[in-house]
Amino acid sequence: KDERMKWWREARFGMFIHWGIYAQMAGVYKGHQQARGGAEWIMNRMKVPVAEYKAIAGQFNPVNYNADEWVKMAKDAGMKYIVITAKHHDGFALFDSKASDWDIMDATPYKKDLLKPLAEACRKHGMKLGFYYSQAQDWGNPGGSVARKVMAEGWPNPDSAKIDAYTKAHSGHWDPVQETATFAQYIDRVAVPQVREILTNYGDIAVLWWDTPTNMTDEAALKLQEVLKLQPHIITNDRLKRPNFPGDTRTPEQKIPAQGDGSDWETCMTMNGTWGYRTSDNNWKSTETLIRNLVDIASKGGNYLLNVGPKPDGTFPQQSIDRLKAVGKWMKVNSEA
Ligand code: FUL
Repeated sequence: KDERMKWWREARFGMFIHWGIYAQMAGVYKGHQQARGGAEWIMNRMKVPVAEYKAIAGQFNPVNYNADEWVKMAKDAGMKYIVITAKHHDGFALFDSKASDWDIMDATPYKKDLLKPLAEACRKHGMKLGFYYSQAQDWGNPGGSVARKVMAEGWPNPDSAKIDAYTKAHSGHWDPVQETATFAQYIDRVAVPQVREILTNYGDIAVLWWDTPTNMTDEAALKLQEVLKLQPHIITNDRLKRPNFPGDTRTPEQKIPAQGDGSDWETCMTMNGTWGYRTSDNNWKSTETLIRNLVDIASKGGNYLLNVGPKPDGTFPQQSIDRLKAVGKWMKVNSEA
């Protein structure tokens, strides 16, 4: 394990990327602002019917996406690895998946695998690449699990009480189509084949970042763990299923532990308040705060996985670009000193 963890322990700083159809909505549905949670949760928080959400993918066309620029920005900031949402909870695959039509090829006008160019750019620039994969929650492929969130306070939907009652009776699901397969079928038809795809078609994959364990079964976790053998050096986090599948790394979210404990841990954090892109979130942390966090985390033996939520056109928000540049400048000065 020490040999496998070596690069990760030395890395200290990585880039998290949350990107998907939710970027197109940017925190707004039918003219209403999403009240709570990250913008990547909009489908669940505002109970967007599956067909309606899938129709929004028809507008997702990131023509300005340039993977080489992304990787250069990460590298210039001093980051050593990138973890991108291959599939988030909405179930949308950013890659060419044969296991589902709910992917970049079949559901969007863009029709080009988004992970391929990223994998190539990472290889070119010596950047490690990891995939985030939402293994249990899947709101778009039938049978996926759903974390139950009430919507009543979300927005002035006259049906909110009815919808909340429905989700309560249907273990979080809000659309009948979500229950047209069992969880076990979803695991066999979508999750297992897709994890096989992302661990087969993109060269060396450094990290599999599971998220979240919602309603996972031991049976499903064992099947998914088996697929990891395709990448013998891969590092995994502790979110496959709790508590029997601890993985390699702990994942404190949006917080920095008071002290290190000798374990391998990674604080993931947003630059503003949301993982997915949201126009109305201007709660940006200062560069000084980001640098202090990095120093604090590194001094305690952890890694800092700092998030960027790209815009629907494929570019980073200017505020993120500015901060990455400023952190990079500081890194440069302090490594030459
Ligand atoms: C959470 C997810 O539910 C969020 O959307 C985000 O991906 C974060 C890193 O993990 O638990």
